[in-house]
Amino acid sequence: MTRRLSRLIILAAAFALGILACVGLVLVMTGHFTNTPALQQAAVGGPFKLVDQNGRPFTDKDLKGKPFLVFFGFTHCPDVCPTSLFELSEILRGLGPDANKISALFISVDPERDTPAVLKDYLSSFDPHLRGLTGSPEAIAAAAKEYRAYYRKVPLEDGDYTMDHSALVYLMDKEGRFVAPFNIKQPPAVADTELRKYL
Ligand SMILES: [Cu+2]
Repeated sequence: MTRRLSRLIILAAAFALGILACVGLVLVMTGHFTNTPALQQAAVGGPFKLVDQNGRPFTDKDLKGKPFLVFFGFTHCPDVCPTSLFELSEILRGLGPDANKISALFISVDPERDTPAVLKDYLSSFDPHLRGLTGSPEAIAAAAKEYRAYYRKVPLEDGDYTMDHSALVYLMDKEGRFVAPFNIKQPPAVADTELRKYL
């Protein structure tokens, strides 16, 4: 084999390897290898057994056939929760009668203090379509785990405590599959147009 020929073969091999690397990268980026949409959807959301603000049992099965929004928080929250619930209320109000075709859940991460009665009183300041859910600490932990929601009790100096928690709003479709995090900071009219796509 001449020197020139072996150099050509090496060049060709390098070229082929480059193409393979590019194809591989594209496949990974488009989700053909990992992170397939099916996997992502399966990763967020799932069964739960909780109690609503009227003290009635409420499970994931009660959501079938309607798209829904899920938000984890607690009634003693100083800012994130009331702000988010206010924004969600504006979005629900903007939906008009269509608000009955979707569910919006506020799941407490502070079941110790958030009894159904406390939730009911708290939610009276917001859109009536919002449903507050609570339960035993174990039931709440299980629901949060299904939604990959994070929360943690943080002791305060005065002996009281607050909760640290993730503040993502999850948009779920009629089948209870995760669609995407839902942006409640966008203008209500824009959010409503987005939500109506899933009715
Ligand atoms: Cu909060």
